[in-house]
Amino acid sequence: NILIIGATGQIGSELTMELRRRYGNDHVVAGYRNSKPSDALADSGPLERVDITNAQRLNEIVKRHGIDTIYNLAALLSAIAEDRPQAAWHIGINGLYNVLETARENGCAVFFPSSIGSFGPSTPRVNTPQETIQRPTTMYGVTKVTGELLSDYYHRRFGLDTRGVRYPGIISSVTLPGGGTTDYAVEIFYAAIKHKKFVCPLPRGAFLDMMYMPDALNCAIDLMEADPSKLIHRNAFNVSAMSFDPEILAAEIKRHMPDFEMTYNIDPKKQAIAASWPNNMDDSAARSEWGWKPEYNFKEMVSDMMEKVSAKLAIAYK
Ligand code: VAH
Repeated sequence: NILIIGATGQIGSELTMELRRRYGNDHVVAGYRNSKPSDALADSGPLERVDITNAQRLNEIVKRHGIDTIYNLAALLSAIAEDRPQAAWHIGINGLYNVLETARENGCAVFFPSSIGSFGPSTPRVNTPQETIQRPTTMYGVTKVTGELLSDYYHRRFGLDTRGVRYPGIISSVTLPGGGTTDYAVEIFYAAIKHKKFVCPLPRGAFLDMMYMPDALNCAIDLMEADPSKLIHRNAFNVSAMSFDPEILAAEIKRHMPDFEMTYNIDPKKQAIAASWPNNMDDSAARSEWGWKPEYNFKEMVSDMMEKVSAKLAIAYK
């Protein structure tokens, strides 16, 4: 059975539904902390209140449900983590430590999502290698590098089956992001459909890796299902599907909606975080070791987002 921690988060809420579709509702336990789960989540399978910083409770839940795989999607995203660095460390690392210890005692495999945020200003920005310098300047990045090292240690030292990917910004029409630096790439679609205009917090030239949510879900599940004997790396694989800056995204939206206008009102905090991250990662290791291949490219993502967000808001744009 599978436990998802952070099942009401941006990735967690859609990953839970996808795992239930693939493995059966009763085999996927949705672990959430504060936010009330959606009806879809609550009505489709088992729920548990999980405080990742409570090791004893985590152990009890893993034993009660016969968990053999833990997807740990509990984290504060980059921008909000800069406002609350102590909480970001507590959830991100003390929480991960509890997950790894619980997994070690119960023989569970662990999925840990790292991020482009695990890189810093001294990391090569273009075609960022799988193995390269990682000196992030944000607390979010510190928790992600630490998490990668801790997860690899548990694999090497205790034989734990830990695996992870360095996610780029994730774009979805289903869930809204919360407190990330890449959130603009989701917010722009809602603003375009509702108001035909968007005020962008990141500047022209802020290139960031991005990925459409359906690819992000396949990515996590395909990695966890991969043949372990083929894995040279573990925590964590560079994975990406596209890289663009606000200018390129706005121009592509304009192709669908000619009267769409974007202006800028730079958020210095988000600008500084984005500037410390690479432009695009080399994800050849993931492609060769476990067959990673995104299905959505930039134009397909934009077109699908325009359609899905327009339908969701019941506002036509064509
Ligand atoms: C954030 N969306 O912006 C997350 C992610 C790569 C970006 O880590 O913090």
